[in-house]
Amino acid sequence: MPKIASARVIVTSPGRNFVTLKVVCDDGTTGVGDATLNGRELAVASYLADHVVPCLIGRDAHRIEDIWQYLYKGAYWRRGPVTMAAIAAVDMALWDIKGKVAGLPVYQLLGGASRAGCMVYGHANGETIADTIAAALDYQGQGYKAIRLQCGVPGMASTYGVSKDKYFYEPADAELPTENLWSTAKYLRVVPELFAAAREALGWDVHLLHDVHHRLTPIEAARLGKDLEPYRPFWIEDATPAEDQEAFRLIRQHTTTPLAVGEIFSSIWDCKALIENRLIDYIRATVLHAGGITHMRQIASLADLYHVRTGCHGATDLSPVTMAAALHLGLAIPNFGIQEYMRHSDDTDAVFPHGYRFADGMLHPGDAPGLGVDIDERLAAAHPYRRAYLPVNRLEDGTMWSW
Ligand code: CS2
Ligand code: MG
Repeated sequence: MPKIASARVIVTSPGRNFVTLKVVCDDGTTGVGDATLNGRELAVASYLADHVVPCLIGRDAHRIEDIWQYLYKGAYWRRGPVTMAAIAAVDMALWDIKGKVAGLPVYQLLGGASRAGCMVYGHANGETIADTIAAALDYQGQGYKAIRLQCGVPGMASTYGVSKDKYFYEPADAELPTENLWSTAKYLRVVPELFAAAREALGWDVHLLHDVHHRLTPIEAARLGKDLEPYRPFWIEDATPAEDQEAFRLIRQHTTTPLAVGEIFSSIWDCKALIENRLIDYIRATVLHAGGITHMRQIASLADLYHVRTGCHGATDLSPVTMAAALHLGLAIPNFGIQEYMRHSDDTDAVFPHGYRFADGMLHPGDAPGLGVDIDERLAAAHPYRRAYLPVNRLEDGTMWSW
C-alpha cells in the first residue's frame, strides 16, 4: 500500500502558465495533477503548497475518496475555484498513482471503455466570416466531426475567441488585464450570418458549436437560440451568466437550440438545479475546475439521470494532465457528449509528454497505466512563471460586462 512521502507544486510557463502537483509515494510511484486557474495561478499554488501538502504526508495514496472528503469537509471553507482546483490536482494525482500500481489505464478503473474514443471539437476562428469558414474547412479536412465557430464582430476591435494565431488561442495576454469593448447588438447580427455561411460551406454532416461566453441577458440568449435554429447548432455555450440557474428556464421557453454551460463551475451544487430541471443539454464542468475525477464522475452520474451529457471544457489553460484525465473519464461514462480540444503548443506538449492521440475526429487517452501523462521537470524549470491576466470587458459606454 503506497504511502504519500512528499508532494511538490511545479509552476511553469511554456507560452502560458500551468500549475502542476506531483505526488511521490514511499515506493517511488508518482502521480500528477493539474491545478491551473487561469489568471490566478499562484493562489492555487499556495493553497496546495502551504495548506494541503502538509496534510497529505504519510497518508495511504489508495484512499482517494477519503482524502477527497478530508480536503473538502476538512477545509471548513468549502467550494470555489481555488479550493476545488487544489482538490482536483490531488485527486488526479491519486488516480494516476492507483492506475500505475494496478498496471491499468485509469479508464479501466472507472468501469472500462464505453466507446471507441472521445469525439472532440476544434476551434475555427477568424476576424471575418470568410476567415472563420476557411479555418473550419481546414479542421474538417483534418477529420474533425465537430467544430466551434467564433468570428470577429464588425465595428468591434476584438471579441472573444478570435486569436492572432491560426491554431493557438491564448486569452491571458498581458501583465495587467487588457480592456475589451463589447456590443451585443452588433454581435447578434453577425452570428446567424456566420452559421448560414458555415452550413453553406461545410454541409450538414459536421457538428457546429458556438461559445457566447457569458455575454447575453436571458432574453438576448433566447433570441440568439431562435435565430440559430435553422442551422441546427450542436450547442450554444455560456449563453448567459449562470450564477442564476433559473435564467436558463427563460431561454428554454423560447428555443430548442441545445444549451451548454459550466466550465467555470466548481462543484455539483453549481449545476444541480440546471440538470434536475433539464434546463441544459450539456454540462461543461471539467476535472480540473470541478474537484477532480472523483467529483466530475458524480456530476456526470447526476446528469445521466436527466439525459444531460458531458461536454467538458478543454481550453489551452487546462494542461495536458487535465486533458488526459478528462479523456479517461469521458471514455468510461455512459453519457459522454463531446470533449473540447484546443490544441496545446509544441512547447507545452514537450513539458507534458502524454499518450492521448487524435484520430478520426476522436481522442483516446491511450493504455499506459495511470493517466498516461507526466511533467518533464527539467524542461518545466526552463519556463519561469510570468504574471498574465485574462482581459476584462466593457460595453461601449464603459459599463463593466462579462468577458
Ligand atoms: C472558453 C475558454 O474554451 C472555452 O470554451 O470559454 O477559452 C475560456 O475563455 C478560458 O478557459 C478562460 O481561461
Ligand atoms: Mg467557453
